[in-house]
Amino acid sequence: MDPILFDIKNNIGCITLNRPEKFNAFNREMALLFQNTLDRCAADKNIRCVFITGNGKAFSAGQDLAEVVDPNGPSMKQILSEHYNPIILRIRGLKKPVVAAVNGVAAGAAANIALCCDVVLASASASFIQAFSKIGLIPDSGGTFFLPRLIGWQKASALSMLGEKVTATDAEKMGMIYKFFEDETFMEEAMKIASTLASMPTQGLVLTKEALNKSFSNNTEQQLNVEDALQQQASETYDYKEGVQAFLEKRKPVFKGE
Ligand code: LHQ
Repeated sequence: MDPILFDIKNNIGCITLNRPEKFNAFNREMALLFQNTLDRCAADKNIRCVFITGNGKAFSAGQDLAEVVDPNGPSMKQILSEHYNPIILRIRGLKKPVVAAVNGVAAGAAANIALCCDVVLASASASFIQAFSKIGLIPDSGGTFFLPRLIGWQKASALSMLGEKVTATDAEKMGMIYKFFEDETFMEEAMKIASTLASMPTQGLVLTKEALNKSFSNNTEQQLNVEDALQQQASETYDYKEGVQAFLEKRKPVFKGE
């Protein structure tokens, strides 16, 4: 069975983590295929939004723990530098909006893969667990970077140490995720958001993502300069001209993602 499923619908590249009997836990094969699939999304001009979800009950239980005790398995060094770090860097660098549709539990590295996405959605019964501390590890896959920025230092610190399960409703309240939806309508609502993103001015969204990425290390003046430079680029796109023209002509804009 392919550990990653991929299809393209209405300009959305849908990536499904697919080891349902293992709660979609990541092994080397799955991590490398996930990276290839993200590269495929980056290269395909028809894809204007990437959608990541899990097959079955879980989003993903993080690292496959059977693999870490396999003498022929990858080393700790390889797991971080060849599996998770390239995944996080690809998602943050991907020049398209990335939606995480967290359909069930997201634990360990998988929680942090979800949390680094541009729009994080969850079903009501989903949950997020910084499971690392329970096995003597530290949060990886960007956990120590994104979590304090999303929910503040204290909650990030306590959740990282206690490894407690955060429900989707609490995750929404504390700003860890954008929204949760009832299980029955979750996929439909998540897809609606992805479809909206896929029909918007893609270049503007990509430049927004770039500005937000840069805001993490800039002071106010540097960030104003980043906005200045990126806004110039946004104003040179087809979609900006179409957006303004459509407003003035009182019609719906037709964006091309260019
Ligand atoms: C699993 C897993 C799993 C294999 C469920 N592996 N089979 C980086 C560097 C190097 C090393 C380590 O890791 C990392 C990054 C990380 O991601 S560290 C964190 C690794 N993940 C965890 O510690 C989570 C472990 N899993 C759990 O705590 C629970 O399974 C959760 C809370 C996710 C779900 O609990 P339940 O709903 O009670 O389900 P379950 O425990 O019964 O799991 C269902 C099946 O999935 C079960 O298989 P089985 O054949 O017994 O039915 C589990 O063995 C399997 N599974 N997680 N990570």
